[in-house]
Amino acid sequence: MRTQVAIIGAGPSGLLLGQLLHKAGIDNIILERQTGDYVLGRIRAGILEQTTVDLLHEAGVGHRVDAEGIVHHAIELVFEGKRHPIHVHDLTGGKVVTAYGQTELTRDLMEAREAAGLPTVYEAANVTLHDFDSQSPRVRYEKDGQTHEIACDFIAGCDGFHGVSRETVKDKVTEYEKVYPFGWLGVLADVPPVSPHAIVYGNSARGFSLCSMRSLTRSRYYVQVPLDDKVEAWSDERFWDELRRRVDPDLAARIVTGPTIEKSIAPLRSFVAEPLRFGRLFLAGDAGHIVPPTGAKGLNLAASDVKFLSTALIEFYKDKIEAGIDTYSDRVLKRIWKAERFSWWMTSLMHRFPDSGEIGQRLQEAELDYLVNSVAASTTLAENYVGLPFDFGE
Ligand code: RFL
Ligand code: PHB
Repeated sequence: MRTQVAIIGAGPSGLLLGQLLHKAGIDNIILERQTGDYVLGRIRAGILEQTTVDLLHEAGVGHRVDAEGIVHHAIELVFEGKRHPIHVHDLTGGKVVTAYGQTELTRDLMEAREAAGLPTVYEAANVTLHDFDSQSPRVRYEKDGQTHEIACDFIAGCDGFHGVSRETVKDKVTEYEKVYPFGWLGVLADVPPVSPHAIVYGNSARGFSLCSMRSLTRSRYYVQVPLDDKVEAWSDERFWDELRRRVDPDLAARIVTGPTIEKSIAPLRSFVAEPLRFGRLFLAGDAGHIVPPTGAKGLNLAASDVKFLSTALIEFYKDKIEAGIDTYSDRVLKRIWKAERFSWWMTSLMHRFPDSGEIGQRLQEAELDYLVNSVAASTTLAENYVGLPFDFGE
């Protein structure tokens, strides 16, 4: 088998890259370890920057996010029992974010791929990457007990944090990592969101909370929990009680509860691998970096990596220009580090840390108070939350 670009992973990065390359007439094959249903069953991101929505349009799959995404002009911060709006739209000259689940975005891309008849191998086992230092890389995998080989021009490692691509080059990578001393317990429930017009981020003495949504009838909520906490210890009743205690009384009284349809605990981590290009192998999305979810940046960063990578590959095939390929790693890393900084800062601001002490607590309170009362500070939060422009600082 031969293709131009072999893509490892059918998460948002791999599917979006595949679609953008296809639109430009570049063949690609996606190899995915799991089944399509498994990929769609992972409940993850919910908030898209405008640049991500624009990319979905470029990929030809923007119609559903336009019809069903919920546009937000503001976010709210809750602390000391009070809610404070940050009007991100007004503070950024009109930029907004859109609530649209990663599951839906993935489904849109999978359907477009299938409709175009593009090859995706699900349940591809033992994927291995070869000869990406040469002009003729190869990828091998097993399916139904048989070994297959794909010859290609480039390999895109879009296989997430636990994938094989970064693992393959681990001797050539410098890794920067911070693991936070807590996780997020998240639930999904078919109840109307308590705050349909703004995501609410809460800091309370009992820990962080987040009120988000997937639609006007499906809500997504999170609370900070200790790292060793177990999902089984959280009945639905306990979750709803805890959430109510972490927001202001008005919001607490309005939360509509119901049976949860998903409940899981995610650890929080900041992680960057450098570099992100190794000859003809590129890492994109969670394969190269992880942010804690507090700033809603993970999926958006994956999309911006893919924008840079697809542009570079299209220039290579159409105009024989290699500059985009040569500068891919440096350019995406500049953007990645800024999103890492923002996500770390917002995580530090909104969570209770077990070892920050009384002074850490008072400093956090002062920062929150400053943030909501200073236009300069609110603007800094807003411009990062809606996403820095692709060419920021260039
Ligand atoms: P993914 O989604 O992990 O997909 C990688 C795919 O590669 C496959 N794979 C392999 N395939 C073949 N061979 C192998 N050896 C393979 N190993 C792995 C996997 O099965 C998988 O299908 O990475 P990708 O595409 O880079 O996408 C990244 C995003 O999924 C991630 O950044 C976001 O979900 C992060 N995130 C959020 N991002 C936002 O922008 N906004 C948010 O509001 C937001 N909220 C979140 C989040 C992540 C969360 N969790 C659970 C980590 C909330 C949470 C709770
Ligand atoms: C979500 O809706 O899942 C979500 C929203 C905002 C975040 C993280 C996750 O910062």
